[in-house]
Amino acid sequence: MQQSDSNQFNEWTVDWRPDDRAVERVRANPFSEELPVTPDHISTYKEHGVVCLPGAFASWVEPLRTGLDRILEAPTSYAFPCESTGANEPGRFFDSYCNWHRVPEFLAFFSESPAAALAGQLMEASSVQLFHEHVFAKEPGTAKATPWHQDMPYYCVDGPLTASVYIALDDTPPDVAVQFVAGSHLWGKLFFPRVFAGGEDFNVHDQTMEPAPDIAGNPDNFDIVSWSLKAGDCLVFDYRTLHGTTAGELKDRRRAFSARFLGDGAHYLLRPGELSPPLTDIGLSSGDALPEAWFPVSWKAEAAE
Ligand SMILES: O=C(O)CCC(=O)C(=O)O
Repeated sequence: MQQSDSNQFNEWTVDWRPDDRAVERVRANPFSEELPVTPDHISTYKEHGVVCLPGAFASWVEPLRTGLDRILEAPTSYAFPCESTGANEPGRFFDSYCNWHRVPEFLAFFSESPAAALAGQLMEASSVQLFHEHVFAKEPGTAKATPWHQDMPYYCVDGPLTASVYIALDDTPPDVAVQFVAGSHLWGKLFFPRVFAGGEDFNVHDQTMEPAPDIAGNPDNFDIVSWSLKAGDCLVFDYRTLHGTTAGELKDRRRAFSARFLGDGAHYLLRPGELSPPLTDIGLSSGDALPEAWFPVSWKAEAAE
């Protein structure tokens, strides 16, 4: 996520912009097959800001692993690679994002999978735009927490309807899986983004934000929800829902693919400070709609046709 100074990879990116052909492929199929989303899923999503759909993307596990392997093999050939484990820390915590157009398996996922439809149904949106994808890999032996954070404060966007479709690519026990504070998306608060490598707050001069509560230190004070995940299970969560992990040591590899979507009312927002993706110089002003040439409409509700 936030780039650390400690690693040459974290200074690096290739062009994050999708080309026209990739965008067209995603736009061409706005009514893809849908998953069986129930009223219960929708109300849980609204109330808790997170919902689990076991097995929803089981058939996408192998292709998404292959795509992630491409990035792990040559991180600097991809956009925004980031290493968050220091030289003296065990294991590896790697992430990278904005590569969906560059990785064939990811492009196939956004063109053919029901991910955008799932996000649209849960958000009760009339249409869905693809913001980006984000991959995470924690290797065996890693004992590093993902700091508790919301995603929205990192982003150069704002809007009432948001959804990350987070797909486990390995079986993950609940003690090392991502956990969520149920209902925190409704608190009406934004918390300073945090560096993944060290956990420290940044952009602390942003007057719209405050420090996150100490969830790791006082877990019993919060309504924390987590799941034992099988590869292919998915968690859909709002960009404002607080989430993070313990620093429990990983016995096995733990990879994940997160597809970020936006619903009606989404717009560009140039927050002060460092942004993620750092799209600060793309000719947009705060309040502008996100250009469909870069952020394709990926699903439309039948009624909105
Ligand atoms: O997998 C993780 O540890 C972090 C995931 C996350 O923060 C996200 O998808 O927004």
